[in-house]
Parts: sequence; C-alpha cells; structure tokens
Amino acid sequence: MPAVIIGDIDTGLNYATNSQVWINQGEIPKGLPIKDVDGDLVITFKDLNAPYYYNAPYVRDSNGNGVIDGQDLLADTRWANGVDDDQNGYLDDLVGWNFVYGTNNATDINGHGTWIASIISQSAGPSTYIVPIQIIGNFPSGAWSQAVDYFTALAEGARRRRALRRNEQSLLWQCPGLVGRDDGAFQCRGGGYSLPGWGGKRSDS
Ligand SMILES: [Ca+2]
Ligand SMILES: [Ca+2]
Ligand SMILES: [Ca+2]
Ligand SMILES: [Ca+2]
Repeated sequence: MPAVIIGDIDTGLNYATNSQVWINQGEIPKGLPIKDVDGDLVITFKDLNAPYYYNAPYVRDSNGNGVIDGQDLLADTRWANGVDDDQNGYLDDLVGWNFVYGTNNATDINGHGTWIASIISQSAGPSTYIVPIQIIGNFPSGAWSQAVDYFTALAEGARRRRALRRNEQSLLWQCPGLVGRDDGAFQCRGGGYSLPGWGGKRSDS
C-alpha cells in the first residue's frame, strides 16, 4: 500500500484521537533533531511515538493522553515556534490549517471531520496520512479554493521530498476521489463539498 496524503477539508479533526495526521515536514524546526525511527524518510507520529523514546527529549504529552499527537505539537513552542519555517504564508501549520479562523489549529468543531478521517483511514489503509483543513463553520467565500490550493502545495512539497529517493514516488495527494484538472490544480470530489462551480454537491453523506 503506497503512502497517501489526503486532505480532509471539513470541520477539522480531533488531534488527540487520530495518529495518522500528516506533519508538515517543512514546519519541523531545523533545530529539532528528530529521528526518523522507521526510516521512511519522513517524520510522522509513528516516529514521535516510537518505542524506546528516541524522540522523547523533543516532544511533550501536553494533553496527558499517553501519546504524542497533533495537539501536543501545537502546544509546544519548540514545534510551534512562531516562525513560518516553510514560508508558505501559514504560520506554524504543523498539522493542517483552520481557514475559518486563520489559525494553525484545526480542532474539530463537531466531530464530522474526524468521522470522515476515520472513513478515509479505513478505506485507504494504514499508510494514509490526513491533513485536516477546517473550512466549514462560517464558510467564508473563497475558502474552498484557498483550502485546495493550500493542500495542493503542501502535498506537492511532500511528494518532492519523497521523489528525492529512487522508488519513492508513490506518495500521492488526494482527497477521496481527488481528480486532476487541466490547469494542474486538483479537485476534491469526496469527503466534503466540491468546489463551487466544479460540480458543487456534497458527496460524503
Ligand atoms: Ca518516519
Ligand atoms: Ca498527547
Ligand atoms: Ca508554514
Ligand atoms: Ca514554525
């Protein structure tokens, strides 16, 4: 099963209960010597929770749930360092982005995005990573295209990293049913709403 990054453009995600959140590699501060424990060339929560606590000096279980999760990284100023490390215009977007409030915290507001994430994980398998992107709330105009642009750029960056190594080009980016468009952008056809004008109807329920 190839690794897949999927944008969960929805109400957000309960970080504390989802271990498949994608960590934006470009936002990992250079000064943190995180060990890639499983050797898959990317730093994920598998590495941060690996046995023998290789990375224990660099993480803190702030919410006390016994695992290192996205909420912990957001609460840790060693990680959320106040610098837009990957210079994508989104400050400390370690674990997704909240387009409703313009913050790096996409904590689920009603459970729907978390539910969608579990469906994604079940259907796409254990090598799936989720980028929670919260837009549903007050649904500002233009948020959909911003969210898709954000995700496309993020996933493209991830793909480039993997492509550095032979046979490591299998990291795809997609929402469930993501399709390419002629202009090179991507359209999310499932797991939420389609972009207005791109088919426009809800497909996840
Ligand atoms: Ca790894
Ligand atoms: Ca925790
Ligand atoms: Ca950033
Ligand atoms: Ca940062």
